Amino acid sequence: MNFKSYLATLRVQDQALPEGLQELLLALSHACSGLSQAVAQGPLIGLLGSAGTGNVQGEVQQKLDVIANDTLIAGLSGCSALAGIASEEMELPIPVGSGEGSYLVLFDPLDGSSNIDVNVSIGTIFSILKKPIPNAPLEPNDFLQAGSQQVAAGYVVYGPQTTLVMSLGAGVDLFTLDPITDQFMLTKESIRIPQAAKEFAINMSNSRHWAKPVQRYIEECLAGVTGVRQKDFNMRWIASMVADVHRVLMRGGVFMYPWDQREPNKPGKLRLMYEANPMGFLVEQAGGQAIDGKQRILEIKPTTLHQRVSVMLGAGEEIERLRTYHLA
Ligand code: AHM
Ligand code: MG
Repeated sequence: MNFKSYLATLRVQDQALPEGLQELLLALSHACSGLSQAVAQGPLIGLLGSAGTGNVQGEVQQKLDVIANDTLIAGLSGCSALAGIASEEMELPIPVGSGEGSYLVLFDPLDGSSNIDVNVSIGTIFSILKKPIPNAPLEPNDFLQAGSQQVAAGYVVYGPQTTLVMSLGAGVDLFTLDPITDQFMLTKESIRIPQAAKEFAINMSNSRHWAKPVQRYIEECLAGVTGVRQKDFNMRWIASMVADVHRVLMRGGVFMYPWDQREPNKPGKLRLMYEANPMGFLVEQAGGQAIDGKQRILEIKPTTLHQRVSVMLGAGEEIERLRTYHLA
């Protein structure tokens, strides 16, 4: 089944999807399939390397960060149901049309920027919210809603295949882009994350800076079969959140980017609204958990668009253990 038919037939709590939301998700998928082609061409069309500019987070922008942002905005700007867009690459949200549509989109247009130039999987992460007051001009604060309010969330990984993973609050389904027909096809339904895990993903080079509960958890994993966990763990770290979380959704495990002492006033590296919230939504919909250490990520009430958060997500039993260690 192609993505358009899926959207037309999907029922969420016995309701068909509003046409405006279908139109919005279809436009988003088209923009991402266009981006997928650009990513695949890479150096052939001069896409690699730095753009020579910085974003609001003080990060150097790659050419593809800027192109991905522009492509998504152009692809969504004709959606009448959409009121506004917020992005990792823009300080402030922008209105779409009159700004009076029903939905808001937030995205990380190109996640895993450090992997662009080395031909490793990268992706686009998106979150969709309802605009609190439809038919009123767009206000920047309209975006500051807890992740539990998301209407839809998902990501596209540009890897060996281009894969779209999405949830509208009724489970998580996966679509594979057919590059011949340029259609996303449904290839996996109702993804589940096993409660137990033997694989973790964390940037180990930061271990000396982590808080004690995270150090304890990882030390116990590393102790393996003769340690308190009485089993061996495997480690993977791609350094693209989309690809690491995709692996967790496909075969289980945990992914962490915790707070660390290098910048103690920063809650974490990853951004709440367009990285942690959409991934947390997907993980919970697949039966896993997503916390900042103590609290469910989806319950955090945001105060600023680009705020950061400590992230631990994946297999329920492992995240419960991490929560216990943080509360001890
Ligand atoms: P980005 O959105 O600028 O690409 O940054 C987020 C990325 C995540 O995809 C990934 O988990 C993390 O940063 C990698 O960080 P590190 O450089 O510490 O490995
Ligand atoms: Mg990112």
